[in-house]
Amino acid sequence: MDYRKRPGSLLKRYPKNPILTAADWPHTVNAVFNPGAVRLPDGTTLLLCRVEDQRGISSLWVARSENGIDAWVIDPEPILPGKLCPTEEIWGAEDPRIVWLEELGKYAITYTAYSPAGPAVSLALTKDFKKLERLGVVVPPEDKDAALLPRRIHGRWNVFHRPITALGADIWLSESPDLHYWGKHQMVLEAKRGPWWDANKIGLAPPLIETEQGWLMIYHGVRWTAAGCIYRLGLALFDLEQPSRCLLRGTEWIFGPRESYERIGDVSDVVFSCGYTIGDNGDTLNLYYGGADSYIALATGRISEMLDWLGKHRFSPA
Ligand code: BMA
Repeated sequence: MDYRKRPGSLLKRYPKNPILTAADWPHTVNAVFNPGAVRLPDGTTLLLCRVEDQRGISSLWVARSENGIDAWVIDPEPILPGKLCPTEEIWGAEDPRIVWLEELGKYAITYTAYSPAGPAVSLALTKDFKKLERLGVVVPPEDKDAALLPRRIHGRWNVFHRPITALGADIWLSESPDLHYWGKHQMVLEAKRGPWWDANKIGLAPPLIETEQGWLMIYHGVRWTAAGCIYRLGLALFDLEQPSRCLLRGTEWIFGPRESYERIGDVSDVVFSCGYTIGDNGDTLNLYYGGADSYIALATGRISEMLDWLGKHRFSPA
């Protein structure tokens, strides 16, 4: 009997996980993980995969599949950092999140630009995942785990991100009139303290999901233990018109490392998601995630069930 298996999970793993690994790459690489994801207008699933080479430097590669599960076609070159690598990502590009900006007719890619100054959040726009328009660093080091909201709210763009401050690693929101100048920074979700699954360090997982009840956020929480860290996923809900306002936060995590491809790898006990696609019914969530900083895996759930769960498992501070 597998004592770790429990019923009733909100996210069901694809039985043939992992769906992409280093062995799928056309040349030798160390690990393939933490992809951004988007469904293109023709129905193709595009993953922007973080590929770590054997120097330790990550770059972002496009992989496409008709069914979002297998038969991936991988571009011959990375899209980022690319040949003309700016100094702020001299140590690579990591953990991309992709959002379609209807107003601009472009995809926004927020990613971690890594350099000796530390990890920073950078923004690039693209229409076709071939050519990029780099807008550069959005928020300076040390900051990561960022995604835009897909549309302006009261005239402003919004970006969720995770700076390291004197308080710790919490989720913040910043606003911009033009995607270049960012301000009105405010903390919107605080890491807990003590033994909680989401104590000390939290961060956005994939971009937020717009629902009638609010912006549904999947976030990661890091539990520190004597044996190392455990990266898990939980849920929160933010106000549609005032996205700095957290309406609900789940008490428990909903998805954590269980299978060998999540428990054993370069960094053990990690599930880390940067992207999803939504099925034609508007409710099925295909969550792509990195397992143990080594593999790409897929789990599927329903947005409606997640909202329902959140209403029944709300955290209220003691
Ligand atoms: C975070 C990010 C992720 C990584 C995770 C676990 O800080 O750097 O890329 O998956 O740590 O190592």
